[in-house]
Amino acid sequence: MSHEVFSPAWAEVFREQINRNDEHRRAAAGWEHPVSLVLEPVAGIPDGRRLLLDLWHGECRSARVVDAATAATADYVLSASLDHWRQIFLGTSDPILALMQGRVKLQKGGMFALARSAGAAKQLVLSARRVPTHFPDETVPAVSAPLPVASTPGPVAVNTTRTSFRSLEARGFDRSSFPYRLFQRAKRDGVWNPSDIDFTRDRADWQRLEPRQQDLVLRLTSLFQGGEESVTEDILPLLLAISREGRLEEEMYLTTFLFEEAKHMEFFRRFLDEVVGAENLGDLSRFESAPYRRIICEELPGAMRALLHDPSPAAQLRASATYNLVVEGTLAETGYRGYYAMLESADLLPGLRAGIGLLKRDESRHIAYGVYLLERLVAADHALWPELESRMGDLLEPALGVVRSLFDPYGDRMPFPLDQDEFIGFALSQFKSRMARIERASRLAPHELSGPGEDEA
Ligand code: MN3
Ligand code: FE
Repeated sequence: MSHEVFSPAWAEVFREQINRNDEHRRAAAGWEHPVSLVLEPVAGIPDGRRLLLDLWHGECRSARVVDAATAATADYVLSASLDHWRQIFLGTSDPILALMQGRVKLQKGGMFALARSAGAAKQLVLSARRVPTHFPDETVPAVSAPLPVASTPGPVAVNTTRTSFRSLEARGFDRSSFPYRLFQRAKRDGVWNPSDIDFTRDRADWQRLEPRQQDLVLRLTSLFQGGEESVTEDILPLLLAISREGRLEEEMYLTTFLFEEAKHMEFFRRFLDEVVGAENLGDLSRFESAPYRRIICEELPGAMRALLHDPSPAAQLRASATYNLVVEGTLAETGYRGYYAMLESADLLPGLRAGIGLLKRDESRHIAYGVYLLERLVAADHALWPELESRMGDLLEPALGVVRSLFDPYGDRMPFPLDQDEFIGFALSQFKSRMARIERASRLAPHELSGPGEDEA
């Protein structure tokens, strides 16, 4: 027998399902906050509905339908429309993605703490999916999650003879195209040399840091270093796929992309050698958390290297979503921004700071290209948009896990002050605006794409 969503009977079965979910018990072991889920007003339910969950160390001690004043007493209040709750409870929408895109609104509570508990939130939703549910309007039939778009990798055709020269044709390059403009921008501001950075003061600063501070700097630097090595190596299959499609302007831009990733890798190694000292590093793999390894060592090379045998648009989309939106757009951009701000407010390690400042500028061009590529792909085939959403749904939780694993070793005593909610807020707003751009493109024809604005090129 099914129960109407957000009704007292539904709430009771939901509570039972939460308490039967061992994964939730594990993932939420440290959680001790009541949470309110709010159904926004909808035809037939003018006041909406509110569910108050008393969640305590992995257990749901009570689940009650309450009034607005009582719901507001919870530490976290999450609201969404009936359609968005339906998509979440039926499994067509990922809860973390919905939160990041603003379809589920956080009306009360810190986004950082919530993002840290992404695994528990996911389990909560899985528990809700086990409740036989019907919806007050019931006009939309219950459907399960869409099947992933199957890609059919055939042998990649290789043309072994050149038939013409694009750069000799009358039309020449498409100078107004976004990739061409991005190439110009990369040449203008992308020529900094990692070998020119002066680490003299960094060496003195490093000696004065407390062991906990050294630990955090070394942790961040080595994780970024590993990430830079991965992106250097794993961009090649994308370059090849783009080149094979004859997209000369994009290929021109991508040569700077690869060059820059190699410089980033060189830069951090200089810091490790010349400031920390190779003899003081120890085994740096001690800093790699499970979510870091999942994203950097599995998802990234997996999605990029798949292009070697399957360069289809769907595979390019998965590759760029992983590389540009998650590794660069969520982890690197936010991480470098936080790292830079941390060193700046403490006025420490000016050489490291200078390099990170230059590297951030390079990354913003990389991400701009990725957004352009994703817009181009979804404008050419609108069916790819749900594919992008599902890819992001898979990756966001481990991506947030990477962030969590940076802070966990220090408990409540971060070696440097860092505003965690500001940190995660920035990542969310960047992610949201990029996804909104790409979603807009998924409703346009290719020729209607305007490309990112001049400020982004
Ligand atoms: Mn880089
Ligand atoms: Fe990059």
